[in-house]
Amino acid sequence: MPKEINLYRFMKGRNEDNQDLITALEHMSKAAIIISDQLAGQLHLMSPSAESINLHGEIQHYLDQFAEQQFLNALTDSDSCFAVISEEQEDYIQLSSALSQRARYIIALDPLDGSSNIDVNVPVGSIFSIYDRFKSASPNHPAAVLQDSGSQVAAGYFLYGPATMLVMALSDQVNGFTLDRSLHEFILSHPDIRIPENGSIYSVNDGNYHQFDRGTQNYLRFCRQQEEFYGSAFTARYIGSMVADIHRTLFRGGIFLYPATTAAPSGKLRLAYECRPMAYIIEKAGGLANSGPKNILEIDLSSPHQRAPVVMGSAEMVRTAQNFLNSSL
Ligand code: AHM
Ligand code: MG
Repeated sequence: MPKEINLYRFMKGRNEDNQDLITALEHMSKAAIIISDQLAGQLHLMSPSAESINLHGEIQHYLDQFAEQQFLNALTDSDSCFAVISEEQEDYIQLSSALSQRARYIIALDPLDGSSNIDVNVPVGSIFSIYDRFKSASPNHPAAVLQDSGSQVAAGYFLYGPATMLVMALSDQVNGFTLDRSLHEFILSHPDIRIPENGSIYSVNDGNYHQFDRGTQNYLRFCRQQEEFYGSAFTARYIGSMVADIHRTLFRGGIFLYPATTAAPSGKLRLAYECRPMAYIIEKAGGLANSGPKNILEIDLSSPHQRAPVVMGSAEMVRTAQNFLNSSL
């Protein structure tokens, strides 16, 4: 039987001269294993009483803070990370180890996305983008590094589902790793993931339908009327946990939308640690990711917690959706 390829071996094979990136990812994966263990063993603690309110005025679960702390500890220990922007903190966090001052990477992180569903035991995830600050003209200023997405060099998510997975886009390829709990290691399980060019699953919070603009409403009607006009129905799937919804979209094909609403005119999802990393993954896998008429990766980040409406998934479906959406621009 061929020897299994763990994350370290995989990274060594691809990025021999980039030990810092290997170290950062190794440390993040260790944090994810701790979070995965905690999630698996703590269902009795996942009640609403474990909640408080975060800086966005949203409900924060104690596991949000737990997950953030694991990543911050791991990244501080790694000495490979200069700063972090996290969903749970107002401003950039400068890491404090002596070597961090010279470290190359800035990480945008949603430590535990989808946590508002955690009490009903649905899959949740951690989302991240990795930026090389030395690709920017102002490497000492995290806000400047993240302003345009050109210095993003990798992105990924950990999905805490029945199995824990890491899906990571790096060097023009997307690869999936599954946690082997007996080894405490992520093993390459889904090499070179390609999103299907077309699909028939659409994923959106349909309860917001009457708050969407006309173009989005027209596109959703087109999705609902597939059987009537084209003979074969689409399927609607929405978990409400972005990592799980994107993961299905990536593997099965389909389209994921979180449009602007009248209540949230910029949409709900955050550009730095939700939209951009997922867009980076989807695009490296051969799909498309838009926000309004633009590619998500072309949108500048003017504030760390900026939001953006998103449409992403199989290229053919996104192109069709975009034709409907453009009609209301
Ligand atoms: P969170 O970062 O507070 O967990 O919110 C993000 C989540 C995403 O995982 C998901 O796609 C979206 O919120 C669902 O929002 P809604 O319940 O409005 O459909
Ligand atoms: Mg989130």
